[in-house]
Amino acid sequence: MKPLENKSFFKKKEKLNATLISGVNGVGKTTTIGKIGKILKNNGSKVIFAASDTFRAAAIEQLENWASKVDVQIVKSSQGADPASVAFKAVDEAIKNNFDQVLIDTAGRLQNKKNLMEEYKKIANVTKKIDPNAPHNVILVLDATSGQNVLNQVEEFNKIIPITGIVMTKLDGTAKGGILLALAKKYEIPIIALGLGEKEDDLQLFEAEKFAEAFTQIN
Ligand SMILES: Nc1nc2c(ncn2[C@@H]2O[C@H](COP(=O)(O)OP(=O)(O)O)[C@@H](O)[C@H]2O)c(=O)[nH]1
Ligand SMILES: [Mg+2]
Repeated sequence: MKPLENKSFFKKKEKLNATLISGVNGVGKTTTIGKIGKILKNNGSKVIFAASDTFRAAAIEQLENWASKVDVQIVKSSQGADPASVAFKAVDEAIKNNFDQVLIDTAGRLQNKKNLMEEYKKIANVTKKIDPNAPHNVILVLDATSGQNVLNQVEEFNKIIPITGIVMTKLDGTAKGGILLALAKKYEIPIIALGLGEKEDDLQLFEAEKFAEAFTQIN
């Protein structure tokens, strides 16, 4: 799994870097954005969040709380607003005011797969209007407690927009994330980080050796 380490994701970039955070409901997207935001900020980057999960008011509020907790900017709209327009505003604001990193939160509800696909494509396409290389990263968040389901999620999301990185959350419980081995073999998508709890510092940059040690540990 060593070739899938990707610590460069967290390094300060020369140019604007927009990251779309995808994944199904409840896997930890919003929480992961908060944690990533903190690391990027500590690395000297100017960070802005885009509250493109406009499906529920609570989702916008949750991201706002993270933005104030880790002290970064946020672009938001009201509940029910077009997720793509929020993403567009955030990337636009980033270009105008020299932000380094845009992290775009998304809803990820799978009840209506067709809508979800359209929504993701639209978000990606509007950011391209500002920067043709955007979104520079598409990170899929996976819940370690989802088991084999994870394979399906990678397959489906990868079809919409190719995934450039994976974050696996909830490795602080009994799940050890063995499914990452199968994923590594099948897709060779870089693994960015691991979620080890609900707090702001509970994100560990992925290191294959550390992961292997934790994985084989008997407790
Ligand atoms: N134990 C644990 N809980 C997590 C982790 N990441 C997120 N959560 C929790 O999972 C729940 C759903 O997270 P949220 O970020 O709202 O998921 P989203 O729907 O994908 O945005 C929340 O209660 C989070 O606190 C993690 O790494 N470990
Ligand atoms: Mg969320």
